[in-house]
Amino acid sequence: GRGSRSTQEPGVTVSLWEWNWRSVARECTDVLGPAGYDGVQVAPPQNSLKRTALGNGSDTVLHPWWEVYQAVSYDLTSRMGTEAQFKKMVKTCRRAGVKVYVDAVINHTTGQGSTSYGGVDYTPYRYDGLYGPEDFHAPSGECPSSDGGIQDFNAKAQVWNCNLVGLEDLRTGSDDVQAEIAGYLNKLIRYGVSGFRVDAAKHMPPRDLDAIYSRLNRTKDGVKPYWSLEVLPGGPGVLRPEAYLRSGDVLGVDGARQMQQAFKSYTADHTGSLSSLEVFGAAAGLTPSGKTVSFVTNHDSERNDAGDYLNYKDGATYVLAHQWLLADGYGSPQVYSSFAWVTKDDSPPARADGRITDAVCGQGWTCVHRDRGIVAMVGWHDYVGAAKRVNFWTDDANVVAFSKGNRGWVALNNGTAPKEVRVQTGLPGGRYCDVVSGAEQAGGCTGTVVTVGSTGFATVTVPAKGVVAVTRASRL
Ligand code: ARE
Ligand code: CA
Repeated sequence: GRGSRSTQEPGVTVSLWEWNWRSVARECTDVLGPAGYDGVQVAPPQNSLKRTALGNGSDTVLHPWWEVYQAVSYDLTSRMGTEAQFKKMVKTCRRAGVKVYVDAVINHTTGQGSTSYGGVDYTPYRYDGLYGPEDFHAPSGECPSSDGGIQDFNAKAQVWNCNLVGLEDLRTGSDDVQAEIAGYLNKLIRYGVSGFRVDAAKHMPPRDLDAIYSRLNRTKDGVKPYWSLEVLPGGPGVLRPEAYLRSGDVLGVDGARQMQQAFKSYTADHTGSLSSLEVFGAAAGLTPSGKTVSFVTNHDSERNDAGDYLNYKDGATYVLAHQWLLADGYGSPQVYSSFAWVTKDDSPPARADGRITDAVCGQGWTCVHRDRGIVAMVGWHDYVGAAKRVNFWTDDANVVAFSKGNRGWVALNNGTAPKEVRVQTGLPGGRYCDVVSGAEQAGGCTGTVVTVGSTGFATVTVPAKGVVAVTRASRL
């Protein structure tokens, strides 16, 4: 186990996935810090595959987003910038009060090509000065499948030791490999990084993850790094997310799916039924709140062919789902904000050579994390803290309302028409400023005023696809 007492759970984070380092730095200073985001998760910063030619047929994107998941070396020249820019970004973000979390690709190296963004050339299983064939499972005869790849996702020996979609699988149980990986992660820690999303963690046995983690230094926050494991649901026993909870937190993919089901559903008209989320979190079969990074979607699920997850194309519903997650408070909520895409492989806005250009909101970048309704709920989430959910009310369709202890009250409407509700807020009588539609200004409120009577009841109109939220501190 990783000794959870010495680590630090993140508060609300945002995944600025594939934003370049310059833009992340600027965003930390201008937006994330002031908005109260606790941290930012960034895309894999290590040197990676740089494709030089298109393949056959349907291969039409020279620099697909997934190049960055094919590690070539642990130098930090990447599509997102140089090592110097990375270092500067971390420094800038920390100065703005925003911690940096890194997507760590440590289970494998690349599975194709011979050239990289960092200028390092390689051939299969040979990375000069880093790894040779003896550092990989397949060439060492340790992958029990006919072609060296994972054919059976339910067989632990394959899932752990064979190549995931052809990506060369590292012998993470070996001392040499662990030393290289820990060296990489400790470099990031030295630069000020606070923790990691461990990519493809399901493809490493917990004991290997534990061994690597035990080699990691304390972060600049004075604690061991945050360690969240990408262990997707599915598979038996030792391959399930629950089997990894001793080793770290896990990514809450099932929760994201339940949110899609409630907000949008599969019905032809996608009416949804927000009231279905009255039971959410551990009570709904999800991993424990304190062990989970929760989110509406991520870079994989937003591209899900079956449409099992919400994404930015869902517009107001997508924003509302983020607001609901922040209101409910399950897990460590992570807002997902990246680039607009048409086909699954699409590159983020980039130069012809694949280097990602500065993020400009509305010009290829969605900037959902800047949405003022989401920013307001980041503040609300932090203010109510761990207070218990009480006074739950629902119309049994698309409107829910609840209090968090006596710290705050919120109502959310996933319907397409405004809805008037009369509910118990759990707050002392008085006039409160809705933090979503407005803010306090010179003793007044620029948005909706919620009037709470002496018994705690209020009559409130909740806008279509909207939220009304107040706290004790927003009392006028
Ligand atoms: C690309 C090409 C491939 C090519 C390969 C190597 O698409 O055709 O063979 O390169 O040359 C991402 C992309 C991949 C891409 C890869 C490398 O999604 O398409 O391959 O980058 O560039 C499983 C894993 C889980 C993984 C998901 C996608 O368990 O770890 O599949 N997610 C992470 C990242 C991905 C990333 C990788 C891992 C690789 O988030 O973005 O791939 O670094 C059930 C199972 C799960 C399974 C899931 C989906 O739930 O239980 O184990 O997840 O289904 O299949
Ligand atoms: Ca592996």
